[in-house]
This record gives sequence, C-alpha cells and structure tokens, in this order.
Amino acid sequence: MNRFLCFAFMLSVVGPASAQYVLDDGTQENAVGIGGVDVFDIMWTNSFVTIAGCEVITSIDVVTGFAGGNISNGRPITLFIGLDANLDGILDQGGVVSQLNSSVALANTSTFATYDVPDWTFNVGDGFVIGALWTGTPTERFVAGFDTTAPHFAGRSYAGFTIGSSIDPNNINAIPAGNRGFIEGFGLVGNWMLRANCEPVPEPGTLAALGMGALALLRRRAKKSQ
Ligand SMILES: [Ca+2]
Ligand SMILES: [Ca+2]
Repeated sequence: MNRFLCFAFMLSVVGPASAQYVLDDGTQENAVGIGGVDVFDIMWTNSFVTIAGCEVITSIDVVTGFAGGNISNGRPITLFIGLDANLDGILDQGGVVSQLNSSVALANTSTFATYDVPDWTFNVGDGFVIGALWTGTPTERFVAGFDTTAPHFAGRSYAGFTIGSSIDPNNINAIPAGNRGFIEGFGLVGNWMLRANCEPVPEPGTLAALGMGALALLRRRAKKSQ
C-alpha cells in the first residue's frame, strides 16, 4: 500500500546515497490556493515517518503553480522541516528544526524545484513534516502543486491559511482552527507535490577509516618534511 515509501527504502539500500520521501505520483493534476480573499498566507505540509538509510533530510522538492498558472518566479517562499513527535501527521507547535527563506522557481511548469534546506537528522521511526509557506495576492492564488490521482495517502497532506496576517510555522496554533487541517477536511482528495530528499547517516566505521587515512597522510607528510 505504501509503495512510494517502499521504493525510497529500496533505493536507499541498493542505490547511491540519495533517496526521497514521496506521496505524489509525479504527475500534477491541480494546484490549490485560497479564493475570494485579498492577501493571504498559505502553508502546506506532507508528513512521513523516518526509515532506515534515509535519516538525514538534505533538501525539499516542491511544485508551485500549474501549467497555465500565473505564480511569479522570484517571490518569497519558505521551506521547512518540522517535528511530528506524536505521529499525528501535523507539524508540532514550535517544531520547526530547519528553515530556508528562498524564492519561487520553476513556477507553472509542473516541475519540482529543489531547495537546499539545512540538513536535519532524525532517528528511525521519528515522525516529521516538510512544508512550504507563501503569501498569496488577489491575482496570484493557486500555488500548491497537487496530485489527485491514485494512490492517495489520507491524513498526510495538511494545509493552513491566514487572511491579512502572516503564518509563523513555529506557531501553527495561532492559525484559526477552521483554517487548518488535513486536505480531506477541506473537501479535497490528493497529496501535495512536496518531497523530502534524504541520505543515510554516515556509518561510524566509514568515519574511522577516513580518519586513519588522514592520519597516514599526515605521517607521510611529516616524514617528508624531516
Ligand atoms: Ca497524478
Ligand atoms: Ca504532530
């Protein structure tokens, strides 16, 4: 049932040291925003549970806008990694552990833009979310790339919005209760096109071997200089 996570796990075992946490099927059908209001903030997150070989979150991929959409490249967007300690799929209050303030790229192309957030290392079994935060205007609304075709993972894609005020991802309790929840609660079915790239934790044995190599090199240099 969780075939994308399984896929990521297999990659992390047999492939090079990179894999992804993914809910979408790679093909965008829609984009989500807030209609009928003036200026608004929208935050959207996907939740995952840390698997072995994929403990270090290194960057976030996100699709903004949709083909024919009008989201501007270059406007501010914030990407973040957050804790979900109670595994309910919701970013914990005060739980942001890595954040990158950047700008929109590759908008309206159904293409993932990669954002190199500061790395964060989880333990296997830890819940976490990755998210994006952006400010909409009366003309630019539909920012969050959305996959509506099966497979669909319910209770994993979450959204929150505020009208006329800013969202602090470290204080999601400040978002009015009716303005936040899983996407299903808003009558939508699908998952965000929002992925986490990951790497395994470097093994102590590898580090030790590297250290010994460096020591040997230093000793050779020391001998030469004598
Ligand atoms: Ca799709
Ligand atoms: Ca939580």
